[in-house]
Amino acid sequence: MGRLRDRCFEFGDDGARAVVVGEHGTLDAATLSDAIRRRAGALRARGIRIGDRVGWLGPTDPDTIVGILAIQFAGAVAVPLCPRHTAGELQHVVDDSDCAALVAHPTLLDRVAGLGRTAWSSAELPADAAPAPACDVDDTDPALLIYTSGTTGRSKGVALPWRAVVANMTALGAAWGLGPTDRCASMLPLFHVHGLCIGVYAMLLAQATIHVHPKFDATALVADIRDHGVTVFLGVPTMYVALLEHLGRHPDDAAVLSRARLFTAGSAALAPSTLAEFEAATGHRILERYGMTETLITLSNPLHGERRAGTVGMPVDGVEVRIVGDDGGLVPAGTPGELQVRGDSLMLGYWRNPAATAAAFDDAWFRTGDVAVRDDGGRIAILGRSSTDIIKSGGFKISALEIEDALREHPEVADVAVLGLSDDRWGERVVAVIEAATAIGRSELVDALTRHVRTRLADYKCPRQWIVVDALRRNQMGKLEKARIRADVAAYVGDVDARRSHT
Ligand code: MLC
Ligand code: AMP
Repeated sequence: MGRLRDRCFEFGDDGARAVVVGEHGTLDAATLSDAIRRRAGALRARGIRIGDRVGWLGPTDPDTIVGILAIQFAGAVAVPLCPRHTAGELQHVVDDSDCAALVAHPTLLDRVAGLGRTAWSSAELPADAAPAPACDVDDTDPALLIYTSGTTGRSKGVALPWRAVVANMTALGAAWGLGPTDRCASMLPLFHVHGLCIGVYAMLLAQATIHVHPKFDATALVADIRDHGVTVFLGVPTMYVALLEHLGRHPDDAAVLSRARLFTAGSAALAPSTLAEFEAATGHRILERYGMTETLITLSNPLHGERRAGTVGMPVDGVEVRIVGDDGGLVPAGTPGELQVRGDSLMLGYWRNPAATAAAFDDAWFRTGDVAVRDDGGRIAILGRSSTDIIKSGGFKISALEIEDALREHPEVADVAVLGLSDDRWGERVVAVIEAATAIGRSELVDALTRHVRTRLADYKCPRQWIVVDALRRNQMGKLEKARIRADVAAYVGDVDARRSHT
């Protein structure tokens, strides 16, 4: 049996088959394969070696798909970068991963040019370079380094081996019945596992066609289904909220959406009301699944059979899960505990961070930090997270501590607690509770802090609600009591979702 990795660079016997459809044209299998090998050749000619990390900054478009696969074909580890990040955030990722070089979409070159690394525009890499030869990379070697927020320190690089990516995406593709007749609308960012691993690798492995769009757009999705026969849509719950709003304005489009084969949701909890409204409008019961950068996609509702609202289903092939109580023992069905995952789909570890890696595992079991419960039939429901310091907004993971650190740098801030409160659109929204250092007026303070955060952090991390208090709750040791502050604020703003307060 050949290496699993090789399957990501094989696009079937029919070279004329469309593989990637972008806004400006179509790549057939033969063209995609050639473009990847030639760009890999250009990277090798510029000194990229096996095992180097190479950053990629680009939108969701065919060039990014070619670019990431070319970095990998050259034997290097792809480090997808986030275009929403500020210079400081990009610098952290590039330094931590110790990138040998950075490649950017031509319009984004200035974003990577000042990061102290060799930087190229993707347009500079000659398309007629000699193709790189296949290289010797094992399935246990890293394919990707994806940066994700945690409860400590700055974002950490998750090293995902080829084995995990290919085994898990093949299993998921089989579970969802993905195949050559599928066409997937890909509107997710390609710097996270949802858009990249499912939206690209699972589709390529299934020999499906990927219709890529630079951003989520309900009208474009309708057109994709109507005009191009798109069959599959991958969304985060916020996108389904937006799709329902679109259907409110264009009710006739519901009949078009009905023609697709499969709508999936993940990266955050899908509200049962969204599931029900989407089903009522389109006849499609969204297939919700659960995953994590560190574990890839581990639980899924079934393609055939009951997709139960509020649950994320059963383990994907190759994955085992268990639910563990505070005492470290397994809990029975019906009792909440921490969800832990073992199997093919796991990361190798956090990049060059053995302490964080050791803390994340209990033997071979990865500790997700998510609180879950199993029913008698083995279906799992995610109840929330054990840490109040992780926020999920629109499917992006955000560290409250990172925002607090940025805000504490501002002289008007005596102290701050950042929280995630439940939100109909975003799942959770970022709320900052500020203890001001001076008697500055509220609107002046909020303006100053908004400007301050925006220069330091990605747009989606910026607090959407500011609450100014005289004094933040502290315990006898003077430490902020985040869970109690959150409960106070939730009561104050009428947040009915108390799931996240169980610390
Ligand atoms: C955009 N905005 C957000 C936001 N996204 N605010 C909070 N949270 C978010 N997620 C804000 C912008 O800052 C801006 O406000 C305004 O919304 C409009 O920006 P936009 O870029 O035009 O928004 P839009 O395209 O509508 O983005 C919404 C979205 C996007 C849902 C399409 O957030 C998105 O692509 N989310 C997907 C995240 C994802 O791929 N997660 C997968 C992680 S992997 P302002 O004020 O700045 O102008 C994972 C594992 C697994 O979780 O299981 O899948
Ligand atoms: P990330 O680190 O960005 O990969 O985000 C992973 C986290 O997203 C998980 O630990 C969960 O908290 C959350 N998540 C993913 N899918 C779901 C889902 N279907 N329901 C609830 N939470 C989810």
